Amino acid sequence: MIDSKVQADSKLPPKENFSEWYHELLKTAEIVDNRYPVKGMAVWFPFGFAIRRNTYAIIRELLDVDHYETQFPLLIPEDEFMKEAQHIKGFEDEVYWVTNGGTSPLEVKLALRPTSETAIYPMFKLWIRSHADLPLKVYQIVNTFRYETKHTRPLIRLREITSFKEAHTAHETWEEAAEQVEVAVQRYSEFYRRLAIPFLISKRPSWDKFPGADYTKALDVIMPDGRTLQVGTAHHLGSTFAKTYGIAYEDPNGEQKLINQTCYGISERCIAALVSAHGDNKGLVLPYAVAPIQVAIIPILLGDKEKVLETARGLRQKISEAKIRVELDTSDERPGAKYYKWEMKGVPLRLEIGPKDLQKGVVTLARRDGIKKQIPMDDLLPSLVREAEVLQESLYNKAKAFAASKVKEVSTVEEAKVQANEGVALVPWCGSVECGHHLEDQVGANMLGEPQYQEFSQAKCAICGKESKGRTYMARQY
Ligand code: A5A
Ligand code: ZN
Repeated sequence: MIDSKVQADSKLPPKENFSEWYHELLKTAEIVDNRYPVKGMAVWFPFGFAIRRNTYAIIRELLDVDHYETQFPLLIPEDEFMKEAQHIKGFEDEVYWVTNGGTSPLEVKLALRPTSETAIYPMFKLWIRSHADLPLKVYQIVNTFRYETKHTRPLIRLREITSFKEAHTAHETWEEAAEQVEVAVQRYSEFYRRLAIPFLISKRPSWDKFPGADYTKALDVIMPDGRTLQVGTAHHLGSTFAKTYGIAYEDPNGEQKLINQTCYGISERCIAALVSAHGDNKGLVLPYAVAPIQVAIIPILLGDKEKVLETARGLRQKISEAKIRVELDTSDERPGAKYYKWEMKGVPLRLEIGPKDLQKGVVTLARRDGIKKQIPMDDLLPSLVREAEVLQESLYNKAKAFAASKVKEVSTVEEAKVQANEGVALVPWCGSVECGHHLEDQVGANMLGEPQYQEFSQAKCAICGKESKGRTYMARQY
């Protein structure tokens, strides 16, 4: 059941005050309830959960083509967790430990997975024998736990990540694994396109790659306040974990070889990006594909009320039979209050039907982006499909225009400083680690890394002055 009650006492601050707007919207639109008494852990409202389910259905659809969904245990024995040195270094400060079973101390402590490499790879060792077992591609959607010390934020920086989608793949060669990283980036790109959310793709600098990885590619979304949010990462793991866990296969010549691996992940940050990219001063704005309610019908109960209601019920029936998620609002509220309520919930298409519409054989359709029009009753279903597509385009174009306005090419540290306060600076960078660290220090922003799949002209590194085609994105990161 979707609870459509909007808390009467709430007032949404303007989106310009992004942080206040975001927190209030999550509550008022009933996405997550942040009042759970453990920091960094929130409760999904049924309405928010429905958005999550629809959104993750897209990820599943994109991965199920050639991955198997699976599920591994939450708890990881200390000895397995502690095997991979680089990985431990990256995560040990963030791990929650289970030390007791009831009143007795455990012989082997158990880690709550912060991510599942160390749970999955000992099993990969058992599963993978020969080249015929490769490639192996699995994923799971689970909760993970990270004792984050930075400021926690609902959906963005959690201590319990409830919707951690992690994929893990095994391949014969390093090159095949590198290709898989590209596939992962493409699938994630398609995922965000379907949500009408623009993103940047970059290769993280070496000091910011995943612990244990050869390299990391990431997708970042520019939030309304100009800060970026990392909303997906794909890691080339090489044979680092294969060595540690002894994961080998027999090649066609009978030789034992280490596998090459990748992993890639997405969390409920995708919902944070969705809410933030499209929402406005009236509330949520949801793409049609993920909206728990795609169409809301508001009967205008004037004149022959019975006739209006009967027609509205007929419309609901017809729309629902077309497998569209529809709600007929017959509550006692005034039409204005109902509009407000369904706008807050981000319903993409609203249909209003009153006595005048009946006479003319039309319904009034209001799109969540503000466009209103009359459509003939007998053209209703095709019109809904068409308007949903137009709305999708309009959301995407608006979001792209915003994102484009937030990225600027600069040439000096001074310019980068100014731009990183507004959004993302594209800065000339020779690629050296030393210049990278200087850039971060002097600009006072994070380096997202080299933009991928783009060519640039020669320019002078903003630190050392050396000419190269290298660039890096720099921004204040969430
Ligand atoms: N095993 C790999 C996939 C992994 O753990 N990668 S990761 O550490 O980069 O996490 C994957 C994604 O989860 C990140 O790109 C980020 O979008 C999200 N994420 C990481 N920490 C998070 C947190 N504390 N709260 C919410 N999302 C988080
Ligand atoms: Zn340099």
